Amino acid sequence: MLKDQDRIFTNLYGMHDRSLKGAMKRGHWDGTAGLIALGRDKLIDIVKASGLRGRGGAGFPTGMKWSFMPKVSDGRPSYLVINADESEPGTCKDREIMRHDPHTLIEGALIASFAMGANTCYIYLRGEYIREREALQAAIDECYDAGLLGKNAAKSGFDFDLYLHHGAGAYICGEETALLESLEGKKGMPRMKPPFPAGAGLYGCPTTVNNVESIAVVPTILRRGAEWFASFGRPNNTGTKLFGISGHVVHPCVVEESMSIPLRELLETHCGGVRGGWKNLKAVIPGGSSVPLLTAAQCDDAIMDFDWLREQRSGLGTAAVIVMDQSTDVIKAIWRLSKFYKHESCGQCTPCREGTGWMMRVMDRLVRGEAEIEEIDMLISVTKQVEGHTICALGDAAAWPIQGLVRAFRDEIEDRIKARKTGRISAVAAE
Ligand code: L3W
Ligand code: SF4
Repeated sequence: MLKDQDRIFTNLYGMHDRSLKGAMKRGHWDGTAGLIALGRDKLIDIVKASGLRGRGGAGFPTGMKWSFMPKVSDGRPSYLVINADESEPGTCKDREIMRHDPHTLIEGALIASFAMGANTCYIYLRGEYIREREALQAAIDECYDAGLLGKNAAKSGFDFDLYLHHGAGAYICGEETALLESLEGKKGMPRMKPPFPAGAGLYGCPTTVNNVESIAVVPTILRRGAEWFASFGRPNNTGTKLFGISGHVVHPCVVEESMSIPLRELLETHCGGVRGGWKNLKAVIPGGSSVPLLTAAQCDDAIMDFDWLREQRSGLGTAAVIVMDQSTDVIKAIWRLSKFYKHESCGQCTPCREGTGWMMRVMDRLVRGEAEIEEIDMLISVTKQVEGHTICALGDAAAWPIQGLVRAFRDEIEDRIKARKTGRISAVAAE
C-alpha cells in the first residue's frame, strides 16, 4: 500500500486549497526554471527512466512518445495537447486532478512542452466539466499574473502559452485525432494513423497528445527522481496511479495507489470492500468500459497493471474499476455499454457504424432472452468483423466487452434464452 508521503496528488485528500499559494506550499512551482535548465534530452531521459506509461488507456511509454517530436524545427510550430476529454464510462480520475490540483497539471504542461520544443499547449476539456473549467482557468490566470506562463515563463527563458479549450460533450473527441480535428474547429472524426500526431498533428504540425495524469505526474518525477517513481509496481508497470472505483463497493472513491496493487487489496483498503463481502462479487470491469470484464475467480488473484490484465485478455485502460456484485444483471450491464458505443460512433467507417448497431440490437434481445442460442455465436462473429477493421479504437472498444461477457457468462445467457422459451421468465425490461 502506498504511504501518504509517496502520494503525488496530496490535495485530493481534503486539503482543498487549490490556489497558487496553496500549490506552492505543497512544493509545486519550486525551482521550475532549474528543472527546465536540465535540457530537453535530459528531461526526456528521466521520464523514460521512470517507466511512465500513458495514463489515458493505451499505456504507451510517455518518454518514447516525447522523443518522436522533432529535435530541430522545420519551420512548423510544435504543440502539446493535453487530453482532458475524460469520457470513458466509469472514469473520473482526471477530474479530481483538475478540480483540486490544477497547478500540478499546469507546471507539468510547461515542463513537458519545453522537453518537446512546443511553445504552445492546449488543454482539451470535456464539455460537461464546468467546475473543472473554472478551476483550471482560475489557475491559468494566476500563473499568467505571476509570470509562470507567457514570455520567459517561470524565469526559464522559455516563452510558453497555455489555452483551455472546452469541448461539446462527444465521447469520440477523446480519441486523439478526433480531438485534434475538433480543436481545429471541424467535426470530431478520427483520422487514419499513420501519420501519427508527432509527424502531422494539430494544423498539420508536430503534436503530442498526452492524458492529464501523464502530464501532472511529471514535475514530481523530476523532483523525486525517476528511480523513486520506478520503485512502485512491477517492471514495465511502474509508478503511482489513480484508480477510480465505482459500483458495488461500500465507499466508491478515486484513490492514488501503487501500480500493480492486488485488486482485492485496493478494494478492501480504500472502498470498504465489496458490498456484502468478497464472496458476493460477480465480476469487475478493471479499466473503464472498453476492456473485457474479469470473473470473480480471476479477481481473486488480479494484479492491477497493464501487463497482468492484458495477459487475462482484459486491460488496465483508464483504471476505472467497475465492481458488480451477485445482484447484477451482467448481460444488461454490457448491453448498456453497447448502447453507449452505438450512440457515440462517429459513423465514418462501415464496420463500426453498422456493427455497433448490430451488436446493440442482438444484445437487446439477449437481455430479454428473446434471441436464439445460435445468435450468441453470430454476435461473436460480428464483433470479430468489427475488431481491428476500423479507423479508431472505438470499434474494438464496442466489441471487446461483448466478447468478455460471452467468454465468462455464456451459461447465463443461454439459461435466460431457455427460461424465456419455456416461459419460466418474462421479458426483462430493457430501458
Ligand atoms: C508514434 C507510433 N506514436 C502509437 C501513439 C499514438 C497515441 C498513443 C497510443 O487509444 C486506448 C484505446 C481506448 N509512432 C505510435 C505512436 N503511438 N504508436 O501512442 O496509441 P494507441 O493507438 O495504442 O491507442 P489510442 O488510439 O490512443 C487509447 C482505450 O484507450 N480506453 C479509452 C480511453 C478513454 C479515455 C478517456 O475517456 N479519458 O482515455 C480505455 O481502455 O479504447 O484502446 O498517442 O499516437 N508508431
Ligand atoms: Fe468513427 Fe467508429 Fe470508425 Fe472510430 S471506429 S472512426 S468512431 S466509425
